[in-house]
Amino acid sequence: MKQTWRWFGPEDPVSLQDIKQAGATGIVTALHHIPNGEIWRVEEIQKKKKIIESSGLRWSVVESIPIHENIKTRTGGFHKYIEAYKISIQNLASCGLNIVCYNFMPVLDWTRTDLAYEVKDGSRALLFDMVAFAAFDLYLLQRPGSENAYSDQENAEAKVYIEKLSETEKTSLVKNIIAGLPGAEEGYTLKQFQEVLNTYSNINSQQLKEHLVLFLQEIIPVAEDNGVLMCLHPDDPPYPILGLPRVVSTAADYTHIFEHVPSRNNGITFCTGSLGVIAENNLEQMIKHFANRTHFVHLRNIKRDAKGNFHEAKHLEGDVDMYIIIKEILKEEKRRKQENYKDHQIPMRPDHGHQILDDLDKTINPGYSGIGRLRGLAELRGLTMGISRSLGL
Ligand code: DNO
Repeated sequence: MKQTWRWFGPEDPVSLQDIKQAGATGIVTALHHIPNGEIWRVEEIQKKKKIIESSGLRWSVVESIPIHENIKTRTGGFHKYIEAYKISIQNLASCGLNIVCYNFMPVLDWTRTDLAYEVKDGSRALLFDMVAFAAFDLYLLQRPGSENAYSDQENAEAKVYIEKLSETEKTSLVKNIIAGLPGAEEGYTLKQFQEVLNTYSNINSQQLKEHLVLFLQEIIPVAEDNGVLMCLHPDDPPYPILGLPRVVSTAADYTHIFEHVPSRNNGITFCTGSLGVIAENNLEQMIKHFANRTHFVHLRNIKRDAKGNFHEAKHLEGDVDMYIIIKEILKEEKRRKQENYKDHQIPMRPDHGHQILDDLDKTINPGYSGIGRLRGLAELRGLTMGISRSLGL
């Protein structure tokens, strides 16, 4: 696997030099300063590329070109945004960038309720807590319809929860959920947020699925012509929230998408952390089944419970069997090598990381600490080497 690392640009507290010392060789980044929906121009792509290359690293994966909400809802000038998306793909290809990660989650990119949840050893992790989320929905957002969205027990627990929160804690719960986590191109105020949610009031998952397929039918041929591998990231969390439809959460979802748009350029970002939150997702079967379409891997672990709560675990702990996943990826790389693929190595990045050691006193991008991810990468690298040697690779 090609060891890569997500970098948010020159303002990222983790520098390119730090990343080199962590042992990664590839960078995963985006043109975060370009507003969602606008064309990524060649000059802007080249500028970013130059910064990365001048420190001896390579820009391996684009994560993400965000998808404008109007494309997801197929409203307003969505055709214009699809055209812009196609041009951005072409421009990236002309600069030698040929792996593009994206997601199709309505309104919010990834969602957590606590960004500094203390785990047993004193390090801090990201947490999605269903009761906190329900409390936000019912009492802070006061979304119409939220009163019917939760079980009696969740409603009762949410009430107790909100009553105990101070004003500051309420503000930070709101901020954690709607202000935009790292990599999310959108952030909202409560009022704007409800307005955007309303744009989905007539869109169910069947329709959103259709919108995704219609979008892919337009952009995948462009990706194909330009040698670009598109990698669809799963929903995070992989179940419906806030009454919004979710269409990229399970093996059945991906199968539907691939049946409708069969090109291999229509691929997956295999995110073990997102997919692993649903106990019914059999990750071993999924990685085996979708191996040929796996163009990018996010290696991350989670500890989940039956209620839908989860927090991020250390990379080799938690509910995801990292050994099995890495073994299957290495087998796929071997197959690609034997079949003379142009580039048989699959880029992976240690996704998220706890705040540990000096991270705890620093301002970090939540989930994207320096030392926590370094620990993750080091563990994953060791595991990879061990499996690789034992397979005689
Ligand atoms: C979170 C990330 C997501 C991911 C996008 C892909 O840490 O995995 O923001 O980049 O959903 O488009």
